[in-house]
Amino acid sequence: MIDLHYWPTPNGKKVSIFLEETGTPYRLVPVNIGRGDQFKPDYLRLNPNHRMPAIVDHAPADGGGPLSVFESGAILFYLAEKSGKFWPQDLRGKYEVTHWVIWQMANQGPKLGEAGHFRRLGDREGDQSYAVRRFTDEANRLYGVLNMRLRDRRYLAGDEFTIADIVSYPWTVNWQAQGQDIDEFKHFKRWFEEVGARPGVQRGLAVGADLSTDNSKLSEEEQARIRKILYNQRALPVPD
Ligand SMILES: N[C@@H](CCC(=O)N[C@@H](CS)C(=O)NCC(=O)O)C(=O)O
Repeated sequence: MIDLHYWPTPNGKKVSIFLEETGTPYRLVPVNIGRGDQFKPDYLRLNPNHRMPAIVDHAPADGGGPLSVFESGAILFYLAEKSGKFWPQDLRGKYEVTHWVIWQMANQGPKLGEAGHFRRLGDREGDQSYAVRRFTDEANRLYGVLNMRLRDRRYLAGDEFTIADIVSYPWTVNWQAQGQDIDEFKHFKRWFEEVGARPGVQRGLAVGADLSTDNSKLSEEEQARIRKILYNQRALPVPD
């Protein structure tokens, strides 16, 4: 059995989509990041970077004790390798998928995350116009990379749906909040609609829907408390 330490955000949904697509049994362990669960000592043992998701596999392939994995890209590699699904293992096919997964982790996730962050922030911390422009442009560039890639192939790594698609899709669901218009990217849009229509993707996206709250509906005091946890982080003290 796999424990999925999870909160319903794009990085968490990469893993829930994989598990739902493959029908892998799992147990959901909520990590309420707005309450600070990511800083609890037990969770830091799974993910020293105090971010979710993380998994614990209680039946790893080597027959040893429980094995934990953090970083959504590493989790997808682990689960795909274990299940033999969504990651071809011939030399060329393997690296077609690998570089797109790393591309997502190093480019699409961080830049779209910052685009959303600065666009949501407004002028609460002073004039953010440069940051908003910078990350909205970067988001646009990255949608362009996906669009170009998808102009002559069905999925990111070729004819087959793989973890390259699973890792990239959840970050595109909120394209409007990232200041984009997907009608600008017709090849991307075709892929976006096709991937979004898969029942496993839809089930994965819906996981934990009951956990999430619309922060804009919370009191100003509650919103400020959550912002303090999420936006003002510095190095954690090292225990003696
Ligand atoms: N590169 C990490 C990023 C994980 C990440 O940033 N998770 C966010 C939610 S999407 C989080 O846990 N945020 C909590 C915080 O900022 O304290 C991964 O892909 O697993």
